[in-house]
Amino acid sequence: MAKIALITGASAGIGEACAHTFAREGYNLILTGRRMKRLEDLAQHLNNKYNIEVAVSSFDIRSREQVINNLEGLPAEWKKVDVLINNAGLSQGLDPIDKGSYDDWDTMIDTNIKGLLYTSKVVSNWMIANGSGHIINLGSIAGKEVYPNGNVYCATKHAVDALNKGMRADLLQYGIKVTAIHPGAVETEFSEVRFKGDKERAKKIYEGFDPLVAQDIADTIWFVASRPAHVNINDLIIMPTAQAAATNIFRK
Ligand code: 8X3
Repeated sequence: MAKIALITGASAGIGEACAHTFAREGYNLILTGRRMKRLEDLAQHLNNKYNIEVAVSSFDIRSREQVINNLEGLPAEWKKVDVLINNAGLSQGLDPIDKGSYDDWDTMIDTNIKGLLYTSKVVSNWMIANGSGHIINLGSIAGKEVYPNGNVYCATKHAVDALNKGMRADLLQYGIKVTAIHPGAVETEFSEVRFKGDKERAKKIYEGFDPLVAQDIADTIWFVASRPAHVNINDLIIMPTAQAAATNIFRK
């Protein structure tokens, strides 16, 4: 029977690249996100190209009720999830702590921490019942370092780093693997979302060097997901060659 991967935030960027990669490897997929049309188009494309089955579920990961109801509402055969990719996450605003927006803070905390928690609780219970599983958490270099104006975003990704370690400790007894991937600069819609649609400002973030692309992260996630049963990669930091730290990028 084909394995199943559940990918949150699957409608774009790293989540979408993971969907392509796991589909190529023969996985059936559960794709979640807010943009139903994009999820449906992606599902159709992957179904046609790789002859795999795809379930889509559209909800706002910030809502505890929506996460629980939508995931628990999936048919029983879809609950045999082998790999959960906790990809949904975002940054909003890049302001000093005295000027930050309360709404931006709520959005980041509710998505990056609480949404990840809601999803992980539901799916880890399925994995315990199934007797195996692998949770892969998308952290960030912002979960390892704190940079000026990164305050709350960095705090949420530090929380992901801590939760990754916590889940690993708690789920050890069930044979469930837990891994975090911490990327540096990846050119996706990340900066456009951070700068609230300011494409010019977002573009400048990736100028003068070769940033990572979503597929680089998907390849890494596939690598960790395809290790033998006795091997768990706890966490990995992956950077563009031109980046040594969050704020140290060598630009030509
Ligand atoms: C994205 C990387 O350095 O902009 O998580 O925080 S960074």
